[in-house]
Amino acid sequence: MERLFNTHNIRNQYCLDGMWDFQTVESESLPAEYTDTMAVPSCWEMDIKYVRYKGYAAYRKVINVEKDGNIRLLFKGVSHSGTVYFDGKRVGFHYNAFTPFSVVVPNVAKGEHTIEVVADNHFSEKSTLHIPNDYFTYGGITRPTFYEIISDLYIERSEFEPIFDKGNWSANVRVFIRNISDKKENCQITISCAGSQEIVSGEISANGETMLTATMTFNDVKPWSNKDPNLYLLDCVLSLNGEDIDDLTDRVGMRVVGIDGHRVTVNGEPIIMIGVNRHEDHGTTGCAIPLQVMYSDIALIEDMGANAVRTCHYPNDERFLDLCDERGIFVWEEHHSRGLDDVDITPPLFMEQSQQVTYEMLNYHYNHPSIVVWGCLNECPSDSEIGRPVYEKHFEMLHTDKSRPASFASNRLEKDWCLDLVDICSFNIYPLWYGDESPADRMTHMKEFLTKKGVFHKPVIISEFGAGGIYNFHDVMNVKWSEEYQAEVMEKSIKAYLDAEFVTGIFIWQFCDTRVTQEKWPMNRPNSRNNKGLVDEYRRPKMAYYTTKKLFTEFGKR
Ligand code: ADA
Repeated sequence: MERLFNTHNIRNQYCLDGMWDFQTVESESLPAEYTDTMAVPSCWEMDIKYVRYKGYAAYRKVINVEKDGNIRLLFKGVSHSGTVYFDGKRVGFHYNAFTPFSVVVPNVAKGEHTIEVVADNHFSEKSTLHIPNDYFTYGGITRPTFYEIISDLYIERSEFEPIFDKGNWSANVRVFIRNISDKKENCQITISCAGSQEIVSGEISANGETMLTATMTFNDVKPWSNKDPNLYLLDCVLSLNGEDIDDLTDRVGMRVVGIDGHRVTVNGEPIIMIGVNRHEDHGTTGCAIPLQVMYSDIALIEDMGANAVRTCHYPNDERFLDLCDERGIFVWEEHHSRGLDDVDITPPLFMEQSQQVTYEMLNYHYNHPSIVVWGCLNECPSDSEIGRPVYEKHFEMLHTDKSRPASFASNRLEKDWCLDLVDICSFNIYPLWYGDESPADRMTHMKEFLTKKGVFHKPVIISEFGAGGIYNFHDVMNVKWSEEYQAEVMEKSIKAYLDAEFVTGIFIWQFCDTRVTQEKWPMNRPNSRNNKGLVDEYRRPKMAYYTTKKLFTEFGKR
């Protein structure tokens, strides 16, 4: 299932999830034969035979196409890169596990055809974002996959920018249409949403993408808020010479995000986000999280009284974002990069790869009302001459979306050079874990250095805080790694951060325990896991879960 609602009534879309032929290979070239099968979506490390496999692996699926036409292959996530073949011919390549991509194969005849994908999860100089890290890079086709039959003109995506003015809702809508033929065409788009309809026409240039725009006004619509998350379908139908040839439905909410002093506002109301950082990882499925687990994760998050999630450190599966839209969970979504240093960000390939994921995140997740903050470059060198232009470039990109604030999670604190670029200053701090200072003292210190830097007027998010706690390890002395100590840190931290008047959000590190890469990380990560989860990798709650639940629930009642 691509989304939690139906995306097409006209376009034929077929889901390719199921069993595919599978074969490990030496390079991105196709194998002579396939000797195994693999579930799609899944991570191959979850098959005991491939548990330590790093490298290339080929997948094959034969499809039976019902009618002549153009085929669009849609991959919601291949980790960490995928080379795509159609009938043995290389037709596309995509780097980065966490954003969708598509490949169009024109003029395919009715009948049997073969789709093959060579996924690659090995670390090399060709991969600047997937590197040995404090979370695992799995291999495989890890999110759902589809093929579609499309006409020469089709709708790639839409953007819905809600506007609230003098008590009335309206929206700027932008529809992006692709034309894969050599002929420019005049077409019409009918846009329907919340009882309103607009029809726009325009010339669509040959072999390219053209944007058509409309302004819509609405009567009697209900805004989206975290307490009452009203959603509306945005239907776009593309017509050529009077015939409806393609369509795309997305889902939107009427809400505007702003900043007022130390607060992020939603529809003018100041908000305080109390939430968790969540990696897409699970003990039995790796990063290929099924909808059922997304759903039960949200249930746990709600049970704790949390109202927010940070999708550290990459764009999430859209079905999870759909759930957040439906349940009224505020989301900080960020592009993919964590803990890179000057050397890591110097290769030109880094800029290419990190800008690409930023671009794809902004384009494909724009319409989610739950996303209220864009983020980038977690704990990268925001205190160096090499880092500064990298931050500038990414903030220029994030600020092309004028409808949301942007931030990054800094661990440079008073040494940071980039706080002038952000709408919200965000800090990852670990008092009582990586240092002895108390959380309350850390907040006093933060206020002082923000004032000195002249940015104290901005809102602050504590984007990470937490402590390691190994599930079921108890100790009367509350030693580090015990559940008792983790719960104690949570108690002291949550209180201190929520007491600071300049804080508009706090995100606990982290929701669940996560596997770390075997390279570099296991030595200070017992069980080869980052154990700072409130629940373990199978979602069994630790003591800190209940402490958080008590404090978040009390806060929610204030
Ligand atoms: C950092 C980082 C996280 C995680 C955390 C920790 O702040 O952003 O990805 O590594 O530290 O557990 O130390």
